[in-house]
Amino acid sequence: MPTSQNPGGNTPADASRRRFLGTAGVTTAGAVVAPMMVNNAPAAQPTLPPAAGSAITNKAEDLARETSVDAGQALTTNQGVKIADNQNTLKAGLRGPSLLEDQLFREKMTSFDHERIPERVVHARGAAAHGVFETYGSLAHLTKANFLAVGGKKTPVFVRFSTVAGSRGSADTARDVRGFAVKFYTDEGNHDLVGNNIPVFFIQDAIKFPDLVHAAKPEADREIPQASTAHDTFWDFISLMPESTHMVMWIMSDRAIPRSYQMMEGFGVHTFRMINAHGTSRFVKFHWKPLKGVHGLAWDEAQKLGGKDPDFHRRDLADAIAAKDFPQWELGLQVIEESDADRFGFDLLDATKLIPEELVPVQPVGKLTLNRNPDNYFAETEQVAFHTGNLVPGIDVTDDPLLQGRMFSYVDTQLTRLGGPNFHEIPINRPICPFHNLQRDGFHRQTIAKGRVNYEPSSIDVPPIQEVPAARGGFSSYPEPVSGVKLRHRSETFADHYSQATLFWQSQTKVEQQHIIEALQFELGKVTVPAVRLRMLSNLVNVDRDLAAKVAEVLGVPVPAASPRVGNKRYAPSPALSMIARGNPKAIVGRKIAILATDGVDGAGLQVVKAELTKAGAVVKVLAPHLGTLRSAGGGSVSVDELIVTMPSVVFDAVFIPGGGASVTALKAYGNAVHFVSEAYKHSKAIGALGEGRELLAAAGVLGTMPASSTAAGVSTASDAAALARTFISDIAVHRHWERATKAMPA
Ligand code: HDE
Repeated sequence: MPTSQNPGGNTPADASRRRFLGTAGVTTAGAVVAPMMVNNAPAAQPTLPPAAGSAITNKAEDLARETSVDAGQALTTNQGVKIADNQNTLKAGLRGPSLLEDQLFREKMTSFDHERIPERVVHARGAAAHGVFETYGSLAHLTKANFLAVGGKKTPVFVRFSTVAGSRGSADTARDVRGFAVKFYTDEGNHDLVGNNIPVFFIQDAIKFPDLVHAAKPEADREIPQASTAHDTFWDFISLMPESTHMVMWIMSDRAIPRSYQMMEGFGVHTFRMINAHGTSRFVKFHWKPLKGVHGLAWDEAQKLGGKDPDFHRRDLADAIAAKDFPQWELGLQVIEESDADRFGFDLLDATKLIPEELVPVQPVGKLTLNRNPDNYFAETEQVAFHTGNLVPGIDVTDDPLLQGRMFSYVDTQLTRLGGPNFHEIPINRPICPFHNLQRDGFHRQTIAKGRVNYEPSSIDVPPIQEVPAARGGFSSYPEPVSGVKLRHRSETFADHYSQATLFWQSQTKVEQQHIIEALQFELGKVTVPAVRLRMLSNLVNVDRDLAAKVAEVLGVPVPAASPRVGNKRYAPSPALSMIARGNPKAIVGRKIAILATDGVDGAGLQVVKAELTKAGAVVKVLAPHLGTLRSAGGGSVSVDELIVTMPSVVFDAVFIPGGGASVTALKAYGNAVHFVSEAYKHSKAIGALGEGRELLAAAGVLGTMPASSTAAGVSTASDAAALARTFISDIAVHRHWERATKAMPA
């Protein structure tokens, strides 16, 4: 890709148009004065962005203009007429038929009948939050985008996380890639970074996207299975599309069953451009690095959560924000000079490839903090509309054929989903800077555009609505030289489909490799067409023979010959690709810990451990067979937070069993408590027990295999309990003790 300078978008045509318009509307200071037509501002506003470093414009205040609180208000119709009876329709006689004239009933029922809009064709299931993005320092050397170019600048954001394949009511914990879409409400207009939690994609060209999605969604005849790739049509398509193999390795890893939205990385996936004020363009890859580390669930746990708490991820996000434990990510950039674009041995325009962080380090440039839950799911999370084409000057797209197709698809699908061309006026979607243009009318238009001029150029309005030259903040596409014949073809530089799949495989720790093997055994075990299984195995042989052999063994077939391949690039393993080897913070802030107890519990020991865990930032719940309070062994009482039956082990990160003979004897006879412990063990979670609490571990069959450090015998003095709590906390910080042998556990 050649290097070239952005001339600033001033073409001869621009100059002649400005001559035609004269200087009306341009002040001596160079600011453009807005015409009287106003969209979202009450009076004439300058159309140029505010000066760099200006105060944050608050999206929350913008939304507050549309926010209504109904509690305590008089009940009225949509016309504002007060309603005297909201219980009965208007009838002819006490027991007679309802009357068509009942305008109150008809208005209410009509509104209800039309409450649903089409769900997103993909990414239907999601959860979102408001927040702020703050730059660490100026990135003016890379981009003229004001929200990045100014050090310390704060920009309001709205972030939506999602699964891809499931419908709107599906479970959060399905094995799937997660969407990670960020809308920056910048001074210069909305900028969207519509990314995923996996840095590569299944396909290289957008024309295959409908096929990919059809294959992944429930099968067309019976519409099953919901939110699962473990079925024939998905693996049939995937096995025929070897370019998907790298992404397949990621979705078979624990990246596809995240512990929390807060514990996922995010990626822009494609190579983008940044252009600075001198017109110099560089390639960039966007990364979001979660400050809480990157963690996954156990696959058995993810499946059980699908039934026990299908809202697990959205609840986790909303609860954390409500508790002011704000989720945070660092934005990181990999920056590549255009002159370096060809040095990687793969094509930067190929979205099935990543640039290992060890080759191009990720530079942290700012911090994203999610600090406010939406007030209304539909108005905000459902109606938000992201688009890869929402770009501010200083950031641009590349010729990646997947990204090029996305530039068409987003607005197109939103025209149907949001019912017409005016969805930019929906409060969550409108920018916080003024916006003015001559687009008019259409379904659901809100703006009352004054005046008779709705075209440009015109000499009637003085001053007229004006283009803004690139030099003063107008968007101008990066003037990349383009040439070639028109053709439908895939570049040879996209042909190596396996080398990076192998890179990913070789970068995983042993337990992570084992999880990938088990995921493939599960998914292909659900495939009923033998030829599809075999074809997939042939592709896997190209990734790693041992991997293919272990999957083939469970599928009961010999390892087939490798499928044909092009290219075989050797990479050094990249620890950054491993959720474990990348290194994670050892804090337990926000981790959810269950304390199992009942009457007769050692209340003193319980309180000491609970206090230590709470001090470390964990969310601690006392679970018992009944609500209310527990009688403590030494007198006094302990409050119960939840029932053991309503809060299964899968919604917790760790479990603690305090002592107290009567409590532990009762819990040993309570199957739900015994199951709770063995299931937590099976899912490799930290387990702590004090005094007699160890007997419950024995009853669950896990005591002998526990590390001695996280259980303590003997008298539960306060210092015993505190020492145990500290060991327990470091066990929890490991997140999961994957090295445990859990195959024999029946739970
Ligand atoms: Fe999307 N994608 N996508 N996608 N995508 C949509 O837009 C599409 C792709 C991503 O929370 C749709 O409004 C095509 C990659 C996210 O609202 C649709 C292609 C990445 C979201 C669409 C891709 C994404 C979407 C469905 C291949 C990661 C959810 C509803 C060329 C970089 C945004 C909608 C939200 C949603 C099209 C591939 C991320 C149909 C054609 C690669 C996070 O327009």
